[in-house]
Amino acid sequence: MRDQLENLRSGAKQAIAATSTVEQLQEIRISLLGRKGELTALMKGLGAMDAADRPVIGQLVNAVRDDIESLLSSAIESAQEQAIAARLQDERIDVSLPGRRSQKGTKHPITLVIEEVCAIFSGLGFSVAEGPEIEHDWYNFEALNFPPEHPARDMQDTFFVGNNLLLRTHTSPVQIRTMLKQKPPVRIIAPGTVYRCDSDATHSPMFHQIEGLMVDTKVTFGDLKGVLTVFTNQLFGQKTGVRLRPSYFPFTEPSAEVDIACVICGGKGCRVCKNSGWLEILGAGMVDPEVYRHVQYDAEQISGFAFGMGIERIAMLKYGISDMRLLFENDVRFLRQF
Ligand code: 2NM
Repeated sequence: MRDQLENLRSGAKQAIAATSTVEQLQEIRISLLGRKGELTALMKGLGAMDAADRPVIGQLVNAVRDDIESLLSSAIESAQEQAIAARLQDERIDVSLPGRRSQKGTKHPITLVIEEVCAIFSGLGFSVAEGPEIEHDWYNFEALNFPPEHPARDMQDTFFVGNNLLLRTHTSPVQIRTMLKQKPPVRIIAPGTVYRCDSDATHSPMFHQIEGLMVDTKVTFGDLKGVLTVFTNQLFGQKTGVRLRPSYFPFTEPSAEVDIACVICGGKGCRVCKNSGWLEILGAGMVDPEVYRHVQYDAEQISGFAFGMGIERIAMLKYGISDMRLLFENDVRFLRQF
């Protein structure tokens, strides 16, 4: 028995010394000290032994078990340390390597045009105003002198979203809200998203507008011409020709359409200007007294002009974009060019 125990001890020592992984060491522990292990098997022989020998052998069993146990513990501990050291070596990070730069995004051409137009009008003393995209019928139509049966009110053009609520079809409600809050002088520019129930190759149901409003004592049609000429010259270049044609809007009287000389052909006539030499880029006019009545301005004391433009069209002309749909597809290969 004594020899068997000593053999077991020296065999265990060798086996442990020859093993380096935690898993294998755990297996050795089970095969030696486990319930069906070799030492346990030897202990079962104790009962058949002389009563006088039993305590001595019992002590030896305990000593051998403690010995193996402590060898295993320290072997497992150093195997774990080695595993950690190997992992640290494996997953080592060279902190001196240059980082991978994340690609910077670019501004959308619509954003670029809005920023540039706002900057030009800031220089002329206008401040930027904003308002909700879901509007009341009153701010979007009624206050702007759209008669109840006006065709632009038709279901075909307007997205209604509830009782007298709609997606604004222009940013003019921002001007109405501003005039209700603020007495003249008013000089604002209102950029934003607008919606019309219209969708084909040249119309998107969601698009962008910038409208402007200037109200003060003695604002004239000459001021309108002057401000909008300065604007088109700054946006498209000093030598760009400008002309006004009579037009009609419910909220202005008189009204005009503003054209610039074609930026593609310089006025000679081409596909973009449909051979006219001119491009329509703005609607404008003197604010109708009926609008002032709705916001409780005294039309006898003040006067003003307003204007509006579609951003998509200006972006296409300015950057030579031939298809409006490119502005909405968000293909980064397109967007990165601006
Ligand atoms: C346009 C053309 C002409 C306009 C008028 C107003 C308001 F609220 F003052 F009456 N806001 N915007 C206006 C005038 C808009 O867009 C083509």
